Amino acid sequence: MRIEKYRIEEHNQAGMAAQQRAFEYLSGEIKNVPEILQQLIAFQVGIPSWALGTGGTRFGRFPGGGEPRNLEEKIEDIGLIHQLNQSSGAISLHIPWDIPSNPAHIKAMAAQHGLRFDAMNSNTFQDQPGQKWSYKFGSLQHVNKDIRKQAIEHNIEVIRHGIELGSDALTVWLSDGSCFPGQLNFRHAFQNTLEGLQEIYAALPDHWKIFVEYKAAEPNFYSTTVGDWGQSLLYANKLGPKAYTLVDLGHHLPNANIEQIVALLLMEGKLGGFHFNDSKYGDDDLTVGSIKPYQLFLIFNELVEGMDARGMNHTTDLGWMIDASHNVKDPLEDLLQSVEAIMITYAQALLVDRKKLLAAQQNNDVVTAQEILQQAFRTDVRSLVAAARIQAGGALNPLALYRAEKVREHLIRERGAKTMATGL
Ligand code: PSV
Ligand code: MN
Ligand code: MN
Repeated sequence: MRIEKYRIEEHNQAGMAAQQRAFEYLSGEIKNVPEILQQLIAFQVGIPSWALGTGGTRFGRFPGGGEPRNLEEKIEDIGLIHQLNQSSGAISLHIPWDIPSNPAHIKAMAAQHGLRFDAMNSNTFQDQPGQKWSYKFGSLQHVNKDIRKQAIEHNIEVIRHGIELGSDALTVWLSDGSCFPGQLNFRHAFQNTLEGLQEIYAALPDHWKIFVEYKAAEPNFYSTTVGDWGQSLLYANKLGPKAYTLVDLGHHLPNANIEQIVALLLMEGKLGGFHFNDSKYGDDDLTVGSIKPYQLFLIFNELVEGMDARGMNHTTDLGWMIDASHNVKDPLEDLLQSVEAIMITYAQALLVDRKKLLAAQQNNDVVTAQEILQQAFRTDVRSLVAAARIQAGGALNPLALYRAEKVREHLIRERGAKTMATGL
């Protein structure tokens, strides 16, 4: 479904006086408002095709109804989010869940919704019906060459689908690892994985990138073959200039200093992709900014600092994506909340007075350095983010309009109450 344009305008009109008041106040408090507005308008976050349905745990799943039944409906859902917030202009597909039967049609449909195809994702963590070899003991790391070959060929097939759709990156997240001490020869597992990634790398078109995503644990609980940023960076460095590390916020051991990781990867020119979510315990995949908003701010602060230091384009030089799962919320509402949290935090990071911060650091003025960061973090930038969104044609309050338009009810009527989207 699409929301009529006039409904967005009416909604915006109704809240405009309060928005203007807040925006004018904030504009008096901060510098560079027009420039920040442009940066906010340009910033786009990819939505994964697997986050549109109700997620689950191994204990159960409670689908809410109206979930997309195919790739077309997934594109429609993301198109709707993007229509409301104008900041979700990309979709990330997972193969084989999203094999496009008619790529030209899918490409045209995405373009109609203002969406481009973000990184493609391969899947060697599940066995598919009819698949010859099992990934029970890993894929690219496997002791059996045939199984490694099957996984390599799958990744190359994913690249082929991506080429047809106009994507320009492949994300490889491997669940490879071991469950018990002694199960795996770490060196062999690493070497096998590297050789597999090298073959996949060789199949990348010139302008493509490959993102090597790391994860500390799960589904393997003793070791993971791409377990942390050090291992991912090793692979990326050995592979070559088209290979990058991908940071997923939920993939670290507790209390890891993610902002420092991000700073150093950017310094090395090896940060390529980024998955947003939040967590309290592990890879919880919760709504962005729902648990540790200050950590998210500190990470964004390093992202902005590090990208500016390298002259990188905030929007195009990193693959930004949400990688979240929703057990008890309407997935579309959760995604709207996540994108809003990202935009707010990005705006706050843009407010940091970098000259003053550097001076404080040079003088070992710890208190001032902290004050500068917290000044930005404690600024209520919601009216700034809303102003950017309205300028881009979006809704003043996407979530409120989504509810007022009874989108979920429409989707349930259209698709049924018992639909189940493919995903994690
Ligand atoms: C599994 O942890 C995971 O969430 C990874 O973060 C990947 O990005 C995603 O699944 C899709 O494969
Ligand atoms: Mn991820
Ligand atoms: Mn994950």
